[in-house]
Amino acid sequence: MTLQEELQSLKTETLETIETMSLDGAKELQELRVSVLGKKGKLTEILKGLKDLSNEMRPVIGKEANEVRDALTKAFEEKAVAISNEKIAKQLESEKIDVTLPGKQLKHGNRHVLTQINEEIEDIFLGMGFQVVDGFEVETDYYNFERMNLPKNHPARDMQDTFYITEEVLLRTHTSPVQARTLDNHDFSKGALKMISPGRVFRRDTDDATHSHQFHQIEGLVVGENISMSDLKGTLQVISQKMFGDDRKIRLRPSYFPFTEPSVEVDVSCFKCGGTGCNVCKYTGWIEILGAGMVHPNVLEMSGVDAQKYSGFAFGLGQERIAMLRYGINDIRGFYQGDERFNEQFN
Ligand code: FA5
Repeated sequence: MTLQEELQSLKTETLETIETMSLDGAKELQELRVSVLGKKGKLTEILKGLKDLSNEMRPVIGKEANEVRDALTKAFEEKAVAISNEKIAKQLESEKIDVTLPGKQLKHGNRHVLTQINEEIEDIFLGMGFQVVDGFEVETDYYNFERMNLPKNHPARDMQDTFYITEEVLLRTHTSPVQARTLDNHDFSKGALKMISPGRVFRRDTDDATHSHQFHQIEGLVVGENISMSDLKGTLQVISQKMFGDDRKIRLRPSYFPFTEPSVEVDVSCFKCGGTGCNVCKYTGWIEILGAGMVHPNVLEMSGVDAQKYSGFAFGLGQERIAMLRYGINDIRGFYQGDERFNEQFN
């Protein structure tokens, strides 16, 4: 074969191979290119024969060799573009997005039932001109007990054992220390103090269906001139009716708290049977909802409030208890387990 024939046959064969090469053959195309046009490729090999040609033939064949190189380079480039386009087309095909398809339904959360109860109670009291005050979950023994008229070694401390950080710092057992803290800062020349304070409290109680070692209370406190037991009763009547229905009546029973005198337990007439007796009220017609009383003069005096001039009432209710009664929840532990099936019932 002459040099010219070799060149032409290399061109034809290579173009044919490129032509028939599949569109996912990027690697094969590159290999072919190296084997034909590379430094040690077939074209270079053929061109080694140029030196044996006559002076007239050398430029003619040299020119033809250049044309073959250009034609092949062009064919390789075009094929590379075609392969790349094919790859993009396939990718687009597989990643095609149908914007008309419905989106994935996201699950909506809802506020926890205790948060809902809390907000509802806050709204009722805000409507009656109360302020909402925050307290400290980590409290001092001084505010949690002593300022609540429970000096060291007072026997009533036994009912509220708790988790101690140090001997003098503890996790509060009730929201009542907020009474002393707000009384300390209230300026009575500007009017009566009316506040509620919701929050988490802790006790060394054994967890069961109705008790938890941490739970939530809402403290209420009103102190001013001429505040009497009937103000307490009227306020509690409003909250009972708003929470449990307009027909609800309340009943005060004598009780004991070191920080109130007199002290009462407050019952609401059963919202299920209306007072005739049923399993919710344990056939008494009444359900206990909170503890309350007239603020003990010692509590006022310890905050520097003149107990001769000012008097007040206070109450403390368990938020879980209100929610359990309202919704017929029979195990307090449901509030804290984060089980969606429990939570979404209060959506
Ligand atoms: C008190 O904590 C008083 N500080 C309430 C008070 C405030 C009285 C102001 C007078 C004036 P008591 O220990 O009864 O009181 O708790 C109040 C409410 O918290 C109870 O009625 C109950 O609903 C709830 N409670 C008490 N212990 C637990 C517990 N371990 N788990 C869940 N709820 C509880």
